[in-house]
Formats: sequence, structure tokens, C-alpha cells
Amino acid sequence: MAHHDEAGIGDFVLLDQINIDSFMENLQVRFNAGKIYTYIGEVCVSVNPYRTINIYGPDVVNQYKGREIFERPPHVFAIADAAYKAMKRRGQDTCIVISGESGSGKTEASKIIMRYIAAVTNVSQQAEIDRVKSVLIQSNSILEAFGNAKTNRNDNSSRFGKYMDINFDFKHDPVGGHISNYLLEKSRVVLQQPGERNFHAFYQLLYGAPDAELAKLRLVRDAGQYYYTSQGGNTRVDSISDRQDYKSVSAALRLLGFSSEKTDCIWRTIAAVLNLGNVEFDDNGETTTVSTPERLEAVGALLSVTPAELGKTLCHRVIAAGGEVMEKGHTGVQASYGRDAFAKAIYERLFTWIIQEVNSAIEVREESQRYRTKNTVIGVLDIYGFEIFNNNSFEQFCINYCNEKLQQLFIELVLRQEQEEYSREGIEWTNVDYFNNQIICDLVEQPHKGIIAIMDEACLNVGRITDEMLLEAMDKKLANHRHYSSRRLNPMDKELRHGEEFRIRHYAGDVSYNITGFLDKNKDMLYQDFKRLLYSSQNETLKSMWPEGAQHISKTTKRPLTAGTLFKNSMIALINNLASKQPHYVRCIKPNEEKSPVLFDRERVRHQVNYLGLIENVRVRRAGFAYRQSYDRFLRRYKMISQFTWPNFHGESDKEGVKILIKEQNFVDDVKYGKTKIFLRSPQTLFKLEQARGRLIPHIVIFLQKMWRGAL
Ligand code: AD9
Ligand code: MG
Repeated sequence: MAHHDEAGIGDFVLLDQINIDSFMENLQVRFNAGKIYTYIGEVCVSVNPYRTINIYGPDVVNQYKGREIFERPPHVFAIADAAYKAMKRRGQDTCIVISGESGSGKTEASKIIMRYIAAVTNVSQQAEIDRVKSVLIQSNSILEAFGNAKTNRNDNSSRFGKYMDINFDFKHDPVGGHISNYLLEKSRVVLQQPGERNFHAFYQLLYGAPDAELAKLRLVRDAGQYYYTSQGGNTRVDSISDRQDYKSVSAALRLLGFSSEKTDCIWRTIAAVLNLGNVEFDDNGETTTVSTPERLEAVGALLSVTPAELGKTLCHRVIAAGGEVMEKGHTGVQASYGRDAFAKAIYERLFTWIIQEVNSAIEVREESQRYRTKNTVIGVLDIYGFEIFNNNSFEQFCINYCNEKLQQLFIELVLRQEQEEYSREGIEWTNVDYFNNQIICDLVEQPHKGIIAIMDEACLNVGRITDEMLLEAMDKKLANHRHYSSRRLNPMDKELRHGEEFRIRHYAGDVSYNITGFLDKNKDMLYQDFKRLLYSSQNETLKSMWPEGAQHISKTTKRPLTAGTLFKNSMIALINNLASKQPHYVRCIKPNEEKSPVLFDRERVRHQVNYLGLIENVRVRRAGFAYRQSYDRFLRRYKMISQFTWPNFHGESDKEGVKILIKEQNFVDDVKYGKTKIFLRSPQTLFKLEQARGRLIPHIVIFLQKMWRGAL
């Protein structure tokens, strides 16, 4: 059923011909007409419009509320509603997985989905549920302030991964939630590429806080004055009002119940990091000292530690060897390195702590728990998208690996299992070929052989291992891998600019990574001294973020897991969690690199359509079936529709009964009979069956009442 009243076709499955050209044609016609959403069955393809479209208001919400997907023009609201309905009707946990490259519209989509769920729930307007809803929505501005930044791909790029569970009570109203965060790109705190910025929060404070507040925080209103906020060149972004955002974040912090001490601690910590970035050292070849004492004093005051202690910690470290405790002075280079590691760690701890605080504001309260029969959740995943920069490092490696994992999940659930079920059920089927990126996931994560394992091995090595030696080890072990190459392996390769680059052929394109810094970032080490220093802080909130600072110096600590392994483990846990829920997909596409609302860059879009596997998705879906159910359950639900099966079917098997019922209803052309299940091609058929059932229910109630009274 094509919607002819609108531009193009609303579901790619209904295209006359399935090939990349017709797909592109339809996508572009729709984009030009302002129709940014198109379905592939129940998968929603979304093209970033780069402009405000008036399609998210209450009137539109009402059009989608409680409707079936195919009843209304394509919209991400319908996906949210489908997830909500599945939860409501079948008590099933669902999740919405939003994927696409950096700047394609994932974070916006996730917020639109959350607002939709808030808009359709709590019709009885309970105060507690209203509180939960506004907390869930307001938490976004806090998380974006501290976890998003302007990059060269996106003015509001997520630099952390976010998975949010929304919990529902037995009345299907949201009663709480939980946020899990994944690897924050903390290197940004101390280092930004030309054209990029640090996390928004720094600029919000500098450009938004009142004069008196800034003075108290030892700051001046100019991000250009601070090393940690000025490396990108431009401290302002046209599309962003840091001043306005500071107000929204402050309001959100209040709404979430952050006390004034806690809010104070947040901004003091941000101010401390800014000042810390301007601390410099003097290395006379013998000893290293701080050459900017007034800065040191400011940082000490902001972190509530003495400047003397802080200075000592920046310039020395304490080591325990053979039962003896000694002090060892840093070189100037070591001191600068330590300072940056300290700044990154402070910020990362702060971020994790903020998420914990947000979680305690939204966690399911006792009262609502009591009446709950079953815990049902809708999970929304919004993570950093695939990205390629001029210089790609450990962070891009992790981000792009994460996107490989999500693509793998999509392949697994949408392409592979679907086709396997058809063959298991003996349904006639022409296999659809697709590129399976498992091989790239293996390249990264395989025990002993994968890149993460090779990195860990290098980090464990007690000798002095350099990044170059790591690259050599990788070259040796991965020389024959189809998706790996390096300058050494392919000396003629012009794409690899330096000897220190290696390249991964990702599902979404080739990315060259610069090995410099990989070992350091994987080890993710911070001198114990800094932990002890912050544990000694007079600021209780700050102190609580550093519990391990309590540990005595002489105690040898177990080597913690590396950043790469921690990330890998968290990805595997995430994928398992998503796979245990009924998934819904939003596939986001970036129409151009210029953030233009009118430009449809055919080459860029075609590339995304290809690597996302959307054509294969259409093929599998088109030949496939929208709905399937085992014969016994199907019969139990619909047997009242036919006099042959109601109240009981006495034929040979449930399958037999289902066949009679389908024939009577004239749906023969739309179904196939598998070994244990019936398959319905179009969702409309199911809808009609449900309608027929709905019409009969009142009659059946009367029938049953008569029967009980002995009238029949
Ligand atoms: V990243 O992987 O976090 O770098 P996202 O999250 O995919 O990326 P985001 O949602 O931040 O991209 O979208 C980028 C920008 O596109 C937004 O800041 C908006 O300016 C614009 N955008 C995205 N979706 C919409 C929309 N539905 N309507 C209007 C949009 N503008
Ligand atoms: Mg984002």
C-alpha cells in the first residue's frame, strides 16, 4: 500500500525494483520534499534534515499514539510507539537501537523518542510520574554539557556512549530509569584538533556564569586564555549559545535535586581543570618546579588542597621499593605529562559521578516498586557514530569498533537469524547475500590474536615497549588479515601517510590510525600520588570521587584492566543486553558534510546506504514475512473467528485448523505454512485478524455467560 499522497514511497519494500539506484531515487525525492523518514518494514531510515521541521508537536503525537506502524506516514514516533506497544501488550522488554555515522542525527532521534514516550504516558497525571518524566528529559542537557563537544563532524558530537533504560510500572507509566555510559573521550580535556573544542561545559561556565561567580572560580571570561580550551582556534560555535546552555544546565541540575554544594563542586572542578592547564614547569636539569605559582594557588584553592601538597604531587612521585618509601623527582616532560593525566582523570571521575547522581535521581523508588508485577523496560541506545578524522587515535579505534559491534548485531538479528528461520521452517527462500563484518570484530577483539589482545600483551611487558614496537608486533601477527594493513606491510600504499600508521578496513570505510599514544591510552595510568592528594581534599564531594586514595602507599595494587579490555568487555555486555530485548531500529543517514538542509550528496549517501546494508535489509524483508506465530498460539488467539474452529477445533492438528481459518478469511495469498509456524507477509493481515477478533469479543462474552447460566 503505497502512500500516493506523499512524495516517493513510504516503505522501501514497496519499490518496484530493489536496487541501489531506485533506493537512492526514492530517498532523495523524499528528502527534497521534507520527508525525512522512510521505512524498511519496521526499520526506520532517517535522513538528518539539518533544519527545524514542524513534525514533533502534540497534534502529530496524537496521530501516532496507539496506532499501527503502517497506518500513518513514516515517523520515528511510530518506532517509539511500536516499542511501547510491544512492552504494553506482551510485557516484553524492548530496545531502540539508533545507529549511523557521526552527525547523522542519533542523539536528536533519541531525544525525540524520549519526548514521545513522555507525551503518551501518565494520562492520570500522577505527580511522581511527572517528576520522573521531566527528570529523564532534563538529564539530557546535563549529559550533553559534560559529554558532548564540537568536532569537525558535528557541532554537538557525543563523546561518550549512552544506553538508557526506562522502567515502566504495571500501568505502563515510566517510574524510573538508569543510564549506562561507555568510554568518555577524555583525551579531549587536554588536547583538541584544529577546529574542535573541549567539552561544552568549559565554555558554558566561561561564557555563562555571572561575573562574581567567575571571580570566585579564579577565571576570566575568555576561553582563549586557557590552554585546555583554546587549541582548536575558535572558542565559539555559531550554532551554540554557551550562555543560554549554562542557564539550562543550571536549571536541570536544580530540577534533578543536585544540592548547591554538589553543583558548586561541579563548577569548581571545571574551573580547577581550566587553571591546571595553565600550570607550567621549570626544569633546570636537576629539579623541576612549578613556574606559575599563582595558578598553582588557584588550583589548590579550587580543589581544596594545599598548594604546597599540590605542587609536590605535580613535581614528584612517591615510590615504594623493597619496603622503603622514596621520593622521586619528575623531569619537566614527566611533570607536564602527569598534569595532563591528572586533568583527564579529574574530569572523567566528575563525569562518572554526575551520571551516578543522575541515576539516583531517576532510580525506581520503593513506592512504585511495590505495586509492580513485572519489571518492563524500554532501552534507548545512543552512542558515538563511526568517524574518520585527519588524525585518528585510540579513541576513534574504540568508537569505530563499537560501531562494528552494532552493525554485527543488526546483521545477526535482521539478516542472519531471519533467513535461518525460513530455512529451518522449510519456507522456500532465495538467500540474500550480505557482507558479514564479524571478521572485523574478530580482528579487534579475538583473544590472543586480536588488536586489543596484542596491545594488552605489550602493556603487560615490563621492559620498555614503545608504540613502534607495538605496531611491529601487530604487523607480525596480522600480516595476513584481509582487513588490516600498514606502511610496513604495504610500502607503496599512499593512503598511509606515516610509518606509524596502521589501517583497518571497516565496514563503513577505511580508517588509518596513528599508533602514537596507543600504549599510553590503553594503560591509562595515573600516579597514585594524585589519588591520595584528592582523597585528602577538604571538599567532601570531591573526596568521595577518589575512594582508592585511602590506600596506603606501601600496598602493592593489582594491575587494573586496560582501557581497551574494559571497553571490549562493556561492549560485549551491551550487545548481550540488547540481544535479550526485542529490538527496534533507527538507521540514521547524514545527507552532506556541510550541515546543509538542501544538499543531498549522492555519493556520501550512497556510501552509507551500502555499508549500512539497507538494500540487503529491503531484500530480506521483501521476500520475508512481517509476522510469525506457532500454530497453537495462533489458533488459540483467533479461533473464535471461524465456526470451524470455535469453540474447539477437532481436526488433526493445530496447523490444519489454522489453514481452514485462513482460507475462510481469504488470506491464503498472504501466508506461508512452515513446519511449526504460520508466516504472514503483510502486517495488514494481522491487523484485520485482530479487528475481526475485536468485533467478536463482546458476542463471545455473552455466549460464555449464557453457557455458564446453563442456557445453552
Ligand atoms: V555523533 O555520532 O554523537 O557525533 P549524532 O548524534 O548522530 O552524531 P546529532 O543527533 O547530534 O548527530 O545531530 C547533529 C545535528 O544535526 C544536530 O545538532 C541538529 O542540528 C541536526 N539534526 C539532527 N537530527 C535532526 C532533526 N530530526 N531535526 C532537525 C536535526 N535537526
Ligand atoms: Mg550523538
